[in-house]
Amino acid sequence: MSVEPDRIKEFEARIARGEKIEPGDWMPDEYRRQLIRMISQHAHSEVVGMLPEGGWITRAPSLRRKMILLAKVQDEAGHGEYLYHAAETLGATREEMLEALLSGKAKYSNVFNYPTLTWADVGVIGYLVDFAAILNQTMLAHCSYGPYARAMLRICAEENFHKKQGQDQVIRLARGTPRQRAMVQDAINRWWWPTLMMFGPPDKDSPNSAVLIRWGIKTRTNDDLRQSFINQIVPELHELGLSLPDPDLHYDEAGGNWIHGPIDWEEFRRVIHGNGPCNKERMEARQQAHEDGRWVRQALAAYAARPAGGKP
Ligand code: FAQ
Repeated sequence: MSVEPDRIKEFEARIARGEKIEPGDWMPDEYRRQLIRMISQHAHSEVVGMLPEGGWITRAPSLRRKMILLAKVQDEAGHGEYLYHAAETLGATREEMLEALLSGKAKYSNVFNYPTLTWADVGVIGYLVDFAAILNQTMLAHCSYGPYARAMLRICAEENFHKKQGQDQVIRLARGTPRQRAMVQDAINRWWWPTLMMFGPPDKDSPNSAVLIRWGIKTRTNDDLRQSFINQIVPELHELGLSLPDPDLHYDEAGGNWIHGPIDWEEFRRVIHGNGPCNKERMEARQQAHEDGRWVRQALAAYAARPAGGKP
């Protein structure tokens, strides 16, 4: 393998100066590979992430909630679009990325492989899952690769609205009838652990973090972001009289952190390797959507290939 120490030195100096790396710039192959891996998985997560909540659009409890949910799910499609474009600037093609998703080769966020059993799940996804996504993405908005950082700025603005609408629903349900309260508590109990897993494995088991941090793609570790999430969300949920399904959760005065109990990393591994409660259903839905859209892609390809000035 040819090593180009001077180029790497200059590349790292640019990152250290806070410059953005842009698509035409020289970059190490490993930087490109890591970004394609991460951005494409992120894009897949946005697109698969439309499914758990999308099923509730026709069952929303009011016209206002239906409009909000429609807008949110549509935003996630747009986020997938920005992110696929960002990955394309690195040389990945849309076809390759979609093939990797649809064949089950590519990963996407663990959290979207769980069922949405009641309407309260929609509120809890907005409040917890979107908040977790925001913390991670606010970090990525400062990442060293220009197109990814800029996509994150736009996405975070929309995710903030997603979180607020989720928080609003959780507050409403927590202050509602005993049945509504029980429903939202049950949803929190089911989504809590998958949301903590979203930040990725513990730092000691995170093979990609070191290189991502070295090249300014990630600037905080998985555990660090997970801790920030817990510290912010636990007091908010307690304030609403809601509890977390973790008997070991406690506040450490000395460190100023809420300390969580053990996370079931075996469950995480099962889910990200295709064996979670809804992986099969999610993949089938995406494969069906891809088939349903085939005629649109063919029509667009025929239009693009028409002779100059000719009719499609
Ligand atoms: N799920 O070495 P690390 C959203 C994999 S968007 C599945 O620590 P890294 C919006 C990882 O890929 C949510 N797999 O990895 C929304 C790696 O496997 P690989 C998605 C996971 O990259 C809200 C292996 O484990 N956000 O929610 C997960 O340093 C509501 C070892 O892990 C992003 O993708 C996981 N949670 O850190 C939409 C943000 N965690 O690839 C709809 C961008 C780890 O080597 C509704 N990504 N793995 O085979 C990232 O920030 C990072 O990639 C992490 C993982 C933090 C996810």
